[in-house]
Amino acid sequence: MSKSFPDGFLWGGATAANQLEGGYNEGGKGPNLADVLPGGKKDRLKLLSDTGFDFEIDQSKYTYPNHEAIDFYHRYAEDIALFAEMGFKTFRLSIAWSRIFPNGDELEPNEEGLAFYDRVFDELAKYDIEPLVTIAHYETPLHLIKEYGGWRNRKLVEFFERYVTVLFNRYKDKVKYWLTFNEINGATHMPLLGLGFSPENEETRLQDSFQGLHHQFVASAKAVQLAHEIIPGSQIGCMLIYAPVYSFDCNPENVQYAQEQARIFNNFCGDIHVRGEYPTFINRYFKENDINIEMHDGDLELIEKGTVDFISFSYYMSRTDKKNKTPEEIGQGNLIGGVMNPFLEASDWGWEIDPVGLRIALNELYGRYQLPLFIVENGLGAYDVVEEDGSINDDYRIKYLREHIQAIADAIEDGVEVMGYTSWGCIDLVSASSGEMSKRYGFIYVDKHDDGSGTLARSRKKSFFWYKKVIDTNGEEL
Ligand code: BGP
Repeated sequence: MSKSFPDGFLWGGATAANQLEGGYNEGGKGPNLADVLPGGKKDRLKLLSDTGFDFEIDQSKYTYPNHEAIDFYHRYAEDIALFAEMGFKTFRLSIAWSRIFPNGDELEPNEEGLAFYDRVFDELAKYDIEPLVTIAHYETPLHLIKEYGGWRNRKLVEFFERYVTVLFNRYKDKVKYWLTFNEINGATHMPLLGLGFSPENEETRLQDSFQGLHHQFVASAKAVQLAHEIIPGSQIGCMLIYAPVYSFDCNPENVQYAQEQARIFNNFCGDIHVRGEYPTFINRYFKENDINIEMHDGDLELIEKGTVDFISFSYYMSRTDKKNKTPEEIGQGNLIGGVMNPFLEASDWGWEIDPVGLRIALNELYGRYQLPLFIVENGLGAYDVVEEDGSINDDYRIKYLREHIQAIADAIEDGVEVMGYTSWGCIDLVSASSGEMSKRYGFIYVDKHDDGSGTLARSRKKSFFWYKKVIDTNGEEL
Protein backbone atom coordinates (compact mmCIF):
# COMPACT_ATOMS: atom_id res chain seq x y z
CA MET A 1 0.00 0.00 0.00
CA SER A 2 1.28 3.37 -0.90
CA LYS A 3 -0.27 6.84 -0.80
CA SER A 4 2.44 8.56 -2.74
CA PHE A 5 0.82 9.62 -5.99
CA PRO A 6 -0.44 13.22 -6.11
CA ASP A 7 -4.00 14.09 -7.12
CA GLY A 8 -4.24 14.61 -10.84
CA PHE A 9 -1.42 12.15 -11.54
CA LEU A 10 -1.59 11.34 -15.25
CA TRP A 11 -2.01 7.56 -15.54
CA GLY A 12 -2.25 6.12 -19.00
CA GLY A 13 -0.58 4.32 -21.88
CA ALA A 14 1.79 5.13 -24.72
CA THR A 15 1.99 4.33 -28.43
CA ALA A 16 3.52 5.61 -31.67
CA ALA A 17 1.73 6.14 -34.98
CA ASN A 18 3.91 3.84 -37.07
CA GLN A 19 3.56 0.98 -34.61
CA LEU A 20 -0.23 0.93 -34.27
CA GLU A 21 -2.07 2.92 -36.93
CA GLY A 22 -1.59 0.89 -40.08
CA GLY A 23 -3.34 2.56 -43.03
CA TYR A 24 0.18 3.29 -44.22
CA ASN A 25 -0.95 4.47 -47.65
CA GLU A 26 -4.41 5.75 -46.78
CA GLY A 27 -5.79 9.24 -46.32
CA GLY A 28 -3.14 10.83 -48.51
CA LYS A 29 -0.31 9.71 -46.26
CA GLY A 30 3.14 9.62 -47.82
CA PRO A 31 5.72 6.90 -47.11
CA ASN A 32 7.92 7.29 -44.08
CA LEU A 33 10.94 5.53 -42.64
CA ALA A 34 8.89 2.96 -40.74
CA ASP A 35 7.14 1.87 -43.94
CA VAL A 36 10.38 0.60 -45.46
CA LEU A 37 11.87 -1.08 -42.39
CA PRO A 38 11.53 -4.82 -42.78
CA GLY A 39 9.85 -6.76 -39.97
CA GLY A 40 11.42 -9.77 -38.26
CA LYS A 41 13.86 -9.64 -35.39
CA LYS A 42 17.15 -10.62 -36.97
CA ASP A 43 17.01 -8.43 -40.03
CA ARG A 44 15.66 -5.44 -38.25
CA LEU A 45 18.07 -4.96 -35.36
CA LYS A 46 21.05 -5.26 -37.64
CA LEU A 47 19.61 -2.85 -40.15
CA LEU A 48 18.88 -0.27 -37.51
CA SER A 49 22.40 -0.08 -36.14
CA ASP A 50 24.41 -0.92 -39.27
CA THR A 51 25.86 1.49 -41.75
CA GLY A 52 24.62 1.82 -45.32
CA PHE A 53 20.92 0.89 -45.08
CA ASP A 54 19.54 0.25 -48.57
CA PHE A 55 16.40 2.34 -49.05
CA GLU A 56 15.77 0.67 -52.40
CA ILE A 57 15.58 -2.69 -50.66
CA ASP A 58 13.69 -5.46 -52.45
CA GLN A 59 10.45 -5.32 -50.44
CA SER A 60 9.21 -8.69 -51.72
CA LYS A 61 11.80 -10.42 -49.54
CA TYR A 62 10.42 -9.11 -46.25
CA THR A 63 7.26 -8.69 -44.21
CA TYR A 64 6.05 -5.25 -43.17
CA PRO A 65 3.81 -5.76 -40.14
CA ASN A 66 3.38 -2.06 -39.54
CA HIS A 67 1.68 -1.48 -42.92
CA GLU A 68 -1.51 -2.68 -41.29
CA ALA A 69 -0.18 -2.78 -37.72
CA ILE A 70 -3.21 -3.14 -35.44
CA ASP A 71 -5.36 -0.94 -37.66
CA PHE A 72 -5.87 1.80 -35.10
CA TYR A 73 -6.45 4.02 -38.14
CA HIS A 74 -9.90 2.47 -38.47
CA ARG A 75 -10.45 1.10 -34.97
CA TYR A 76 -9.42 4.04 -32.79
CA ALA A 77 -12.90 4.50 -31.32
CA GLU A 78 -13.04 0.93 -30.05
CA ASP A 79 -9.52 1.19 -28.64
CA ILE A 80 -10.11 4.51 -26.92
CA ALA A 81 -13.28 3.08 -25.32
CA LEU A 82 -11.11 0.31 -23.84
CA PHE A 83 -8.57 2.85 -22.55
CA ALA A 84 -11.46 4.75 -20.97
CA GLU A 85 -12.69 1.54 -19.35
CA MET A 86 -9.29 1.20 -17.67
CA GLY A 87 -9.70 4.77 -16.44
CA PHE A 88 -6.88 6.36 -18.48
CA LYS A 89 -6.32 10.02 -17.66
CA THR A 90 -3.94 10.42 -20.57
CA PHE A 91 -3.02 8.68 -23.82
CA ARG A 92 0.35 9.18 -25.48
CA LEU A 93 0.27 8.96 -29.25
CA SER A 94 2.42 10.35 -32.01
CA ILE A 95 1.44 12.15 -35.16
CA ALA A 96 2.82 10.67 -38.36
CA TRP A 97 4.53 13.62 -40.05
CA SER A 98 3.87 12.08 -43.46
CA ARG A 99 0.09 12.09 -42.85
CA ILE A 100 0.31 15.85 -42.46
CA PHE A 101 3.01 16.56 -45.04
CA PRO A 102 3.23 13.44 -47.26
CA ASN A 103 6.67 14.37 -48.58
CA GLY A 104 7.67 16.60 -45.72
CA ASP A 105 8.70 19.59 -47.84
CA GLU A 106 5.34 20.77 -49.22
CA LEU A 107 3.98 24.18 -48.40
CA GLU A 108 0.42 23.05 -47.70
CA PRO A 109 -0.64 20.26 -45.34
CA ASN A 110 -2.84 17.29 -46.19
CA GLU A 111 -6.31 18.00 -44.83
CA GLU A 112 -7.29 14.33 -44.59
CA GLY A 113 -4.36 13.62 -42.31
CA LEU A 114 -5.20 16.56 -40.07
CA ALA A 115 -8.85 15.47 -39.93
CA PHE A 116 -7.85 11.97 -38.78
CA TYR A 117 -6.15 13.29 -35.65
CA ASP A 118 -9.08 15.65 -35.04
CA ARG A 119 -11.29 12.58 -34.85
CA VAL A 120 -8.88 10.84 -32.48
CA PHE A 121 -8.61 13.88 -30.17
CA ASP A 122 -12.40 14.33 -30.19
CA GLU A 123 -12.86 10.70 -29.23
CA LEU A 124 -10.38 11.09 -26.36
CA ALA A 125 -12.16 14.24 -25.21
CA LYS A 126 -15.43 12.29 -24.89
CA TYR A 127 -13.81 10.40 -22.02
CA ASP A 128 -11.74 13.28 -20.61
CA ILE A 129 -8.54 11.58 -21.66
CA GLU A 130 -5.79 14.14 -22.08
CA PRO A 131 -3.70 13.55 -25.24
CA LEU A 132 0.07 13.61 -24.86
CA VAL A 133 1.44 14.05 -28.36
CA THR A 134 4.89 13.12 -29.63
CA ILE A 135 5.65 15.25 -32.66
CA ALA A 136 8.41 13.01 -34.07
CA HIS A 137 8.56 9.33 -33.19
CA TYR A 138 10.79 7.48 -35.68
CA GLU A 139 8.54 8.57 -38.57
CA THR A 140 10.63 10.84 -40.80
CA PRO A 141 8.95 11.19 -44.21
CA LEU A 142 10.87 9.03 -46.69
CA HIS A 143 11.27 11.87 -49.17
CA LEU A 144 13.18 13.90 -46.57
CA ILE A 145 15.48 10.95 -46.08
CA LYS A 146 16.12 10.23 -49.73
CA GLU A 147 16.26 13.76 -51.08
CA TYR A 148 17.83 15.60 -48.18
CA GLY A 149 19.74 12.95 -46.21
CA GLY A 150 17.55 13.26 -43.11
CA TRP A 151 18.42 15.46 -40.16
CA ARG A 152 22.02 15.92 -41.27
CA ASN A 153 20.53 18.51 -43.56
CA ARG A 154 19.62 21.83 -41.99
CA LYS A 155 16.66 22.20 -44.35
CA LEU A 156 14.77 19.83 -42.06
CA VAL A 157 14.63 22.51 -39.36
CA GLU A 158 12.56 24.64 -41.71
CA PHE A 159 10.25 21.77 -42.71
CA PHE A 160 9.80 20.77 -39.07
CA GLU A 161 8.94 24.33 -38.11
CA ARG A 162 6.24 24.37 -40.77
CA TYR A 163 4.92 21.02 -39.54
CA VAL A 164 4.72 22.03 -35.87
CA THR A 165 3.17 25.40 -36.71
CA VAL A 166 0.38 23.57 -38.53
CA LEU A 167 -0.08 21.15 -35.60
CA PHE A 168 -0.17 23.84 -32.93
CA ASN A 169 -2.64 26.00 -34.84
CA ARG A 170 -4.89 23.14 -35.74
CA TYR A 171 -5.00 21.40 -32.35
CA LYS A 172 -4.57 24.36 -30.01
CA ASP A 173 -7.92 23.73 -28.33
CA LYS A 174 -7.43 19.98 -28.09
CA VAL A 175 -3.83 19.26 -27.06
CA LYS A 176 -2.05 20.77 -24.08
CA TYR A 177 0.89 18.35 -23.63
CA TRP A 178 3.51 17.93 -26.37
CA LEU A 179 6.84 16.12 -26.74
CA THR A 180 9.39 16.98 -29.42
CA PHE A 181 11.77 14.15 -30.48
CA ASN A 182 11.26 10.63 -29.18
CA GLU A 183 14.33 9.27 -27.34
CA ILE A 184 16.48 11.99 -28.85
CA ASN A 185 19.66 10.72 -27.16
CA GLY A 186 19.36 7.32 -28.83
CA ALA A 187 20.32 8.99 -32.10
CA THR A 188 24.01 8.17 -32.14
CA HIS A 189 23.25 4.47 -31.57
CA MET A 190 20.55 4.23 -34.20
CA PRO A 191 20.67 7.33 -36.40
CA LEU A 192 18.31 5.70 -38.86
CA LEU A 193 15.40 5.81 -36.41
CA GLY A 194 15.98 9.16 -34.78
CA LEU A 195 17.75 11.17 -37.46
CA GLY A 196 16.53 9.53 -40.65
CA PHE A 197 19.86 8.56 -42.15
CA SER A 198 22.06 5.53 -42.24
CA PRO A 199 25.74 6.35 -41.70
CA GLU A 200 27.92 5.72 -44.76
CA ASN A 201 30.60 4.26 -42.52
CA GLU A 202 31.76 4.16 -38.92
CA GLU A 203 34.06 7.16 -39.39
CA THR A 204 31.23 9.50 -40.29
CA ARG A 205 28.66 8.11 -37.83
CA LEU A 206 29.45 10.38 -34.89
CA GLN A 207 30.09 13.57 -36.84
CA ASP A 208 26.85 13.23 -38.81
CA SER A 209 24.82 12.15 -35.80
CA PHE A 210 25.88 15.09 -33.66
CA GLN A 211 25.32 17.49 -36.55
CA GLY A 212 21.83 16.00 -36.98
CA LEU A 213 21.24 16.33 -33.26
CA HIS A 214 22.22 20.00 -33.37
CA HIS A 215 19.57 20.56 -36.01
CA GLN A 216 17.05 18.80 -33.78
CA PHE A 217 18.02 20.97 -30.80
CA VAL A 218 17.37 24.07 -32.89
CA ALA A 219 14.10 22.60 -34.20
CA SER A 220 13.01 21.62 -30.69
CA ALA A 221 13.77 25.09 -29.31
CA LYS A 222 11.69 26.63 -32.10
CA ALA A 223 8.86 24.21 -31.35
CA VAL A 224 8.92 25.16 -27.66
CA GLN A 225 8.69 28.85 -28.50
CA LEU A 226 5.92 28.31 -31.05
CA ALA A 227 3.89 26.12 -28.69
CA HIS A 228 4.04 28.79 -26.00
CA GLU A 229 3.07 31.51 -28.48
CA ILE A 230 0.26 29.64 -30.23
CA ILE A 231 -1.16 27.64 -27.30
CA PRO A 232 -1.07 29.62 -24.08
CA GLY A 233 -0.88 27.24 -21.13
CA SER A 234 0.59 24.42 -23.20
CA GLN A 235 3.43 22.36 -21.81
CA ILE A 236 6.11 20.95 -24.03
CA GLY A 237 8.74 18.47 -22.96
CA CYS A 238 11.80 16.70 -24.27
CA MET A 239 11.89 12.91 -24.49
CA LEU A 240 14.96 10.90 -23.46
CA ILE A 241 15.81 7.24 -23.32
CA TYR A 242 17.18 7.04 -19.82
CA ALA A 243 19.27 4.22 -18.39
CA PRO A 244 21.31 4.89 -15.24
CA VAL A 245 24.86 3.69 -15.76
CA TYR A 246 26.29 1.54 -12.96
CA SER A 247 29.95 0.89 -12.51
CA PHE A 248 30.62 -2.86 -12.69
CA ASP A 249 32.56 -2.64 -9.42
CA CYS A 250 34.13 -0.10 -7.06
CA ASN A 251 37.36 0.24 -9.03
CA PRO A 252 37.59 4.04 -9.39
CA GLU A 253 38.64 3.61 -13.03
CA ASN A 254 35.34 1.87 -13.70
CA VAL A 255 33.33 4.36 -11.66
CA GLN A 256 34.87 7.21 -13.64
CA TYR A 257 34.16 5.39 -16.91
CA ALA A 258 30.53 4.73 -15.97
CA GLN A 259 30.11 8.38 -15.01
CA GLU A 260 31.53 9.49 -18.33
CA GLN A 261 29.21 7.18 -20.27
CA ALA A 262 26.28 8.58 -18.32
CA ARG A 263 27.29 12.15 -19.13
CA ILE A 264 27.48 11.49 -22.85
CA PHE A 265 24.47 9.23 -23.17
CA ASN A 266 22.07 10.45 -20.47
CA ASN A 267 22.98 14.05 -19.75
CA PHE A 268 24.13 15.64 -23.00
CA CYS A 269 20.73 16.04 -24.69
CA GLY A 270 18.88 16.73 -21.45
CA ASP A 271 21.32 19.50 -20.51
CA ILE A 272 20.74 21.27 -23.82
CA HIS A 273 16.95 20.91 -23.67
CA VAL A 274 16.67 21.94 -20.02
CA ARG A 275 19.56 24.30 -19.38
CA GLY A 276 19.60 25.78 -22.85
CA GLU A 277 23.31 25.38 -23.50
CA TYR A 278 25.86 22.84 -24.64
CA PRO A 279 27.45 21.32 -21.50
CA THR A 280 31.19 21.90 -21.07
CA PHE A 281 31.94 18.17 -20.73
CA ILE A 282 31.10 17.58 -24.38
CA ASN A 283 34.06 19.66 -25.60
CA ARG A 284 36.54 16.99 -24.67
CA TYR A 285 34.42 14.27 -26.32
CA PHE A 286 34.04 16.32 -29.50
CA LYS A 287 37.79 16.96 -29.59
CA GLU A 288 38.74 13.34 -29.03
CA ASN A 289 36.31 12.15 -31.69
CA ASP A 290 37.08 14.93 -34.14
CA ILE A 291 33.50 16.21 -34.14
CA ASN A 292 32.88 19.73 -35.40
CA ILE A 293 29.37 21.12 -35.26
CA GLU A 294 28.40 23.67 -37.83
CA MET A 295 26.17 26.28 -36.21
CA HIS A 296 24.39 29.30 -37.61
CA ASP A 297 24.35 32.71 -35.96
CA GLY A 298 21.55 32.79 -33.48
CA ASP A 299 21.38 29.02 -32.89
CA LEU A 300 22.76 29.22 -29.37
CA GLU A 301 20.45 32.09 -28.42
CA LEU A 302 17.50 30.15 -29.75
CA ILE A 303 18.49 27.05 -27.80
CA GLU A 304 18.84 29.21 -24.71
CA LYS A 305 15.34 30.60 -25.10
CA GLY A 306 13.62 27.38 -26.12
CA THR A 307 14.02 25.33 -22.97
CA VAL A 308 11.42 22.69 -22.14
CA ASP A 309 8.69 22.77 -19.48
CA PHE A 310 9.15 19.20 -18.30
CA ILE A 311 11.27 16.12 -18.96
CA SER A 312 9.79 12.92 -20.25
CA PHE A 313 11.68 9.70 -20.65
CA SER A 314 11.44 6.02 -21.42
CA TYR A 315 12.76 3.56 -18.90
CA TYR A 316 13.29 -0.10 -19.70
CA MET A 317 16.66 -0.98 -18.22
CA SER A 318 19.81 0.17 -16.53
CA ARG A 319 23.29 -0.28 -17.95
CA THR A 320 26.31 -1.73 -16.19
CA ASP A 321 29.73 -0.93 -17.58
CA LYS A 322 33.48 -1.19 -17.07
CA LYS A 323 36.43 0.42 -18.75
CA ASN A 324 38.27 -2.60 -20.09
CA LYS A 325 35.90 -5.22 -21.43
CA THR A 326 37.15 -8.61 -22.52
CA PRO A 327 36.17 -9.65 -26.06
CA GLU A 328 33.62 -12.07 -24.52
CA GLU A 329 32.01 -9.30 -22.50
CA ILE A 330 31.53 -6.96 -25.45
CA GLY A 331 28.00 -7.22 -26.74
CA GLN A 332 26.82 -9.20 -23.72
CA GLY A 333 25.02 -6.28 -22.10
CA ASN A 334 21.69 -4.71 -22.91
CA LEU A 335 20.39 -3.24 -26.11
CA ILE A 336 22.15 -0.05 -25.04
CA GLY A 337 25.53 -1.65 -24.39
CA GLY A 338 27.65 -2.33 -21.34
CA VAL A 339 28.17 -5.70 -19.67
CA MET A 340 25.81 -8.13 -17.97
CA ASN A 341 24.73 -7.27 -14.45
CA PRO A 342 24.93 -10.42 -12.29
CA PHE A 343 22.19 -9.10 -9.98
CA LEU A 344 19.56 -8.73 -12.67
CA GLU A 345 17.40 -11.04 -14.75
CA ALA A 346 16.60 -10.27 -18.34
CA SER A 347 13.45 -10.42 -20.48
CA ASP A 348 13.16 -12.87 -23.39
CA TRP A 349 14.79 -10.16 -25.51
CA GLY A 350 17.75 -9.74 -23.17
CA TRP A 351 16.57 -6.47 -21.63
CA GLU A 352 17.65 -6.49 -17.98
CA ILE A 353 14.78 -5.92 -15.55
CA ASP A 354 15.64 -3.39 -12.88
CA PRO A 355 12.81 -1.58 -11.05
CA VAL A 356 15.21 0.03 -8.56
CA GLY A 357 16.93 1.59 -11.58
CA LEU A 358 13.76 3.58 -12.23
CA ARG A 359 13.92 5.08 -8.73
CA ILE A 360 17.58 5.89 -9.37
CA ALA A 361 16.74 7.43 -12.76
CA LEU A 362 14.03 9.63 -11.27
CA ASN A 363 16.34 10.82 -8.52
CA GLU A 364 19.21 11.48 -10.93
CA LEU A 365 17.04 13.49 -13.30
CA TYR A 366 15.28 15.47 -10.61
CA GLY A 367 18.51 16.09 -8.75
CA ARG A 368 20.09 17.47 -11.92
CA TYR A 369 17.21 19.54 -13.28
CA GLN A 370 14.46 20.10 -10.67
CA LEU A 371 11.84 19.96 -13.40
CA PRO A 372 8.68 17.82 -13.34
CA LEU A 373 9.27 14.33 -14.76
CA PHE A 374 6.96 12.20 -16.86
CA ILE A 375 7.65 8.49 -17.41
CA VAL A 376 6.20 8.10 -20.89
CA GLU A 377 7.40 4.56 -21.62
CA ASN A 378 8.00 1.54 -19.46
CA GLY A 379 6.85 -2.04 -19.77
CA LEU A 380 7.65 -5.66 -20.40
CA GLY A 381 7.79 -7.11 -23.90
CA ALA A 382 6.75 -10.76 -23.54
CA TYR A 383 5.24 -13.72 -25.38
CA ASP A 384 1.59 -14.03 -24.28
CA VAL A 385 -0.44 -17.23 -24.38
CA VAL A 386 -4.15 -17.23 -25.12
CA GLU A 387 -5.82 -19.97 -23.04
CA GLU A 388 -8.60 -22.13 -24.43
CA ASP A 389 -11.22 -20.00 -22.70
CA GLY A 390 -9.70 -16.90 -24.30
CA SER A 391 -8.08 -15.55 -21.14
CA ILE A 392 -4.52 -14.22 -21.05
CA ASN A 393 -2.92 -14.56 -17.64
CA ASP A 394 0.00 -12.20 -17.86
CA ASP A 395 1.08 -12.30 -14.22
CA TYR A 396 4.71 -11.67 -15.30
CA ARG A 397 3.62 -8.32 -16.77
CA ILE A 398 1.67 -7.38 -13.64
CA LYS A 399 4.71 -8.22 -11.51
CA TYR A 400 6.98 -6.10 -13.72
CA LEU A 401 4.65 -3.10 -13.71
CA ARG A 402 3.84 -3.37 -10.00
CA GLU A 403 7.54 -3.25 -9.12
CA HIS A 404 8.21 -0.33 -11.41
CA ILE A 405 5.22 1.66 -10.18
CA GLN A 406 6.33 0.97 -6.61
CA ALA A 407 9.73 2.39 -7.57
CA ILE A 408 8.00 5.57 -8.76
CA ALA A 409 6.12 5.78 -5.47
CA ASP A 410 9.45 5.44 -3.66
CA ALA A 411 10.98 8.21 -5.75
CA ILE A 412 8.02 10.47 -5.01
CA GLU A 413 8.64 9.79 -1.33
CA ASP A 414 12.27 10.74 -2.00
CA GLY A 415 10.96 14.16 -3.02
CA VAL A 416 10.87 13.78 -6.80
CA GLU A 417 8.10 15.56 -8.72
CA VAL A 418 6.41 13.15 -11.14
CA MET A 419 3.58 14.23 -13.44
CA GLY A 420 2.47 10.91 -14.81
CA TYR A 421 3.12 7.44 -16.08
CA THR A 422 2.20 5.99 -19.45
CA SER A 423 3.00 2.34 -19.82
CA TRP A 424 4.44 1.48 -23.24
CA GLY A 425 2.28 -0.33 -25.78
CA CYS A 426 -0.87 -0.27 -23.65
CA ILE A 427 -2.45 -2.14 -26.52
CA ASP A 428 -0.31 -4.73 -28.35
CA LEU A 429 1.51 -3.17 -31.29
CA VAL A 430 4.47 -3.69 -33.61
CA SER A 431 7.83 -3.70 -31.84
CA ALA A 432 10.19 -0.90 -32.85
CA SER A 433 13.47 -2.77 -32.51
CA SER A 434 12.36 -6.06 -34.03
CA GLY A 435 9.29 -5.29 -36.15
CA GLU A 436 7.51 -8.24 -34.54
CA MET A 437 3.96 -8.49 -33.22
CA SER A 438 4.83 -11.32 -30.84
CA LYS A 439 6.80 -9.01 -28.56
CA ARG A 440 3.74 -7.80 -26.69
CA TYR A 441 3.44 -5.08 -24.06
CA GLY A 442 -0.30 -4.50 -23.89
CA PHE A 443 -3.11 -4.66 -21.37
CA ILE A 444 -5.20 -5.32 -24.46
CA TYR A 445 -4.36 -8.31 -26.63
CA VAL A 446 -4.64 -7.94 -30.40
CA ASP A 447 -5.09 -11.04 -32.52
CA LYS A 448 -2.35 -10.32 -35.01
CA HIS A 449 0.79 -12.35 -35.57
CA ASP A 450 4.28 -12.00 -36.97
CA ASP A 451 3.29 -13.44 -40.34
CA GLY A 452 0.51 -10.84 -40.67
CA SER A 453 -2.32 -13.28 -39.94
CA GLY A 454 -5.02 -12.69 -37.32
CA THR A 455 -8.50 -11.24 -36.95
CA LEU A 456 -7.32 -8.04 -35.25
CA ALA A 457 -9.86 -8.72 -32.50
CA ARG A 458 -9.13 -7.05 -29.17
CA SER A 459 -9.38 -8.77 -25.77
CA ARG A 460 -8.63 -7.80 -22.19
CA LYS A 461 -5.64 -9.46 -20.51
CA LYS A 462 -5.48 -10.05 -16.75
CA SER A 463 -3.26 -6.97 -16.49
CA PHE A 464 -6.13 -4.89 -17.91
CA PHE A 465 -8.17 -5.40 -14.74
CA TRP A 466 -5.12 -4.96 -12.55
CA TYR A 467 -4.17 -1.61 -14.15
CA LYS A 468 -7.77 -0.40 -13.89
CA LYS A 469 -7.57 -0.96 -10.14
CA VAL A 470 -4.23 0.83 -9.92
CA ILE A 471 -5.72 3.88 -11.63
CA ASP A 472 -8.98 3.70 -9.62
CA THR A 473 -7.02 3.84 -6.37
CA ASN A 474 -4.49 6.39 -7.69
CA GLY A 475 -1.69 3.89 -7.18
CA GLU A 476 -2.62 2.96 -3.64
CA GLU A 477 -3.39 -0.63 -4.54
CA LEU A 478 -0.68 -2.25 -6.54
C1 BGP B 1 11.35 2.62 -27.33
C2 BGP B 1 10.58 3.26 -28.46
C3 BGP B 1 9.24 2.68 -28.72
C4 BGP B 1 9.11 1.24 -28.37
C5 BGP B 1 9.82 0.78 -27.15
C6 BGP B 1 9.88 -0.71 -26.94
O1 BGP B 1 12.69 2.67 -27.59
O2 BGP B 1 10.39 4.64 -28.22
O3 BGP B 1 8.85 3.05 -30.00
O4 BGP B 1 8.76 0.38 -29.30
O5 BGP B 1 11.12 1.28 -27.10
O6 BGP B 1 10.81 -1.24 -27.81
P1 BGP B 1 10.54 -2.52 -28.70
O7 BGP B 1 9.30 -2.22 -29.46
O8 BGP B 1 11.70 -2.66 -29.55
O9 BGP B 1 10.36 -3.62 -27.74
